[in-house]
Order: sequence, then C-alpha cells, then structure tokens
Amino acid sequence: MANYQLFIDTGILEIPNVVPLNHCKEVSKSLIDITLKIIFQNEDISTVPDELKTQLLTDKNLREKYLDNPKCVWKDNNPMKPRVSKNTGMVDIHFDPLVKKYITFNPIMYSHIKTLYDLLTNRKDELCYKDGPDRIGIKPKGSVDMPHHLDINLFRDYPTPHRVQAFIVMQIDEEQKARDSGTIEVIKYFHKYIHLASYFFKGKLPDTGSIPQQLPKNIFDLKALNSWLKEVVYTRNTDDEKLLELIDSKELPKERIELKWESIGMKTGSLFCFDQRTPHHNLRNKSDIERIVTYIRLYPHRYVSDPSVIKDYYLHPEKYDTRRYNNSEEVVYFKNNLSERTKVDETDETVKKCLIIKS
Ligand SMILES: O=C(O)CCC(=O)C(=O)O
Ligand SMILES: [Fe+2]
Repeated sequence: MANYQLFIDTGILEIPNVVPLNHCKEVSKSLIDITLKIIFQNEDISTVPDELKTQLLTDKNLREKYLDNPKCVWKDNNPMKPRVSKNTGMVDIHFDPLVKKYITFNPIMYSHIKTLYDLLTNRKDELCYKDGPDRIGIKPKGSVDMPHHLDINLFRDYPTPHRVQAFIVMQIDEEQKARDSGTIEVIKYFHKYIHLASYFFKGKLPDTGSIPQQLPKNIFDLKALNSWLKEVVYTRNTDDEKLLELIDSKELPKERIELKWESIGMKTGSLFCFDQRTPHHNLRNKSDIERIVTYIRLYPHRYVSDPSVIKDYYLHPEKYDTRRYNNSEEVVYFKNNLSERTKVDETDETVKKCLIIKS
C-alpha cells in the first residue's frame, strides 16, 4: 500500500508501478508520433535520424539542417509563440487514444488520487475531470528549466480543496542525474509554512494575483525565509500581534524544517502527486531519452457546478473554447475522425465517475 501519510506530511508522493512498462512504452511512442505529425505536418522529416527527431523541437541548428521552414515550431513563425515550449514541455494533446485507454480512466490511478483527496478533506467523494482531460508533456534533450512557480497565488485565498496535482511518468532516463533528466523539482513541506511565507513575501514578490504565480529565485529567497522562520517564527521573537496570531493559527512542524528545492528522481510508470501548495517546476533534460508525462486533473464531484458539461468536454471538445479544445491543433488535425478519438466506453465504471455519467 502506498504511504499516503507521506503526502500529508511532505506535500508529495511518488507511487511506483501504477502503469505497466509496456503500456508506458506504447503511450510514449504514440505521443511522440502525434506531436511530430502535428508540428511538422508541412515538413518532410523522414531523413532526420529517428533518435534525433524530437530534438527538432529544441535544437535550432538541427531544424536549419533538415527543415524547409525551421520556424515551423512557432505559431505564425513567431518565436514568442512556441507550439511546444522548450521550458514547460507542455503539448496540447488531450485525446490520445492510448492515453485514454491506459491513463485517463485507469482505476488504480483513480483510487490513489481519491484516497489522497479523502484524507485531505476528511470526506469521501468520487472524482471527475471538471475541466476536461489534461495535456501531456514532452521534454526532449535540449529542453531547459521551467520557471519556478506555484499553481495558486500566495497572496489570494486558495481554492479549496487544494487540488491534488498529479502526473504519470511515461518515460524518463532513470540513470541520468535527476537535475538533468527533465524531472520535477519541488520544495517539500512548503504547504506547512505557506501562510507564513505569504506574510513574509508580501511586498517582496509582486502581488499581481496571477496564477500560476512565478517565484523568481532571486526574490523568492529561501535562505531569507529559512532564517526568518528560525529567528522570528520559531522563537516568537516579535511584537507583531498579527504575526503571532498567524503563527498560532496552524500547527507547525515541531522541529523547524529547512525549506529547499529538491529534484525528485523518478521511475517510469510512477504516479506522482503533489499538494497544490507546493512550489515546483520541471527541469532541463540532457538525456537522449525524452521525459514524457501525462498530466491528470481530477477534482471531487461536489466542486462541479454543472455536471452536464463534464461528459461533453470529452465527447464534443469542438464545442468548447474554454479549454482551447476548439482551436487546438489536435482537434483541427483530427477533425474528420475526432469522434473516433474522443469516444469513451460509457459502461466503464471509472469512465462513469470521471465524466459524471448517470446510469
Ligand atoms: O512537468 C512537471 O513536472 C510539472 C509541470 C507543472 O508545472 C504542473 O504540473 O503544474
Ligand atoms: Fe505547475
């Protein structure tokens, strides 16, 4: 059994062997194929050696060597509009048939994430895809660090429940140093101190209200935060009534925990979950093996205001501008057989829960 308590304590949890390796391999191949097809549909990439093809996404020299239009990786040939970002690696593929088959409605994955929500909220609830199916991520060699961020805003009310953010690793170089493998880097235990961090960074970090909130390393200074926690918070060395109240408002770890960025070495087939209050970003990749993940955004049913649209996101994505399905390159590329791609088995128990299909 997975050590769910570790998630509550540290804010992160890796659960290995959620998807068998042969399925991960099939999915990875399919995701690479589709991404290359969509991005390079007007180019002939047959002469590019197979092991270099995904590096066309990150390597300008390679594109100049092999492509008629090396700028085709950008929308409108504009480098400010990358079709696959070199730092996030996120690709707008939502309806890959193998992802649907092995990942999106995977009952084991579902049950782990449900257990975490139940523990977090102290209630029991089924889960669903409130915003439709999520994207995938591909980071080939040459990808760079994603900006440090939080997917909530430090200075605003956080949505409740805190989302259990999750992805499953389809492919990663397990031999490569984590720092150079494309994996995620996080600050464990941050969720225990987030209310204090919010106080500490007020007036230091720009308060724009935007989500994700960027945490530039020079301003989001962990060394300064750690010293303040040590010298002011844990010793209660302050006359500030508001701060004292804040310190007492939540139970802090008895011994102060030094907050630091940590890259998380991971295994193919693992489900990785992190508390939404955890700062994170994925990393550069120096390996020949692409880091490929499938993101999962499940929410408890009771946070859905209109259950009738959930099923529709999946079955009629072309109707929805909201998640950019309507204009997504995937939906446009497959418009003639989109229903084939998005069709689901409405009798499957996990599909029913995830899409709130009433029997
Ligand atoms: O790819 C990752 O490791 C994390 C990406 C990310 O920022 C997220 O899932 O919110
Ligand atoms: Fe994120």
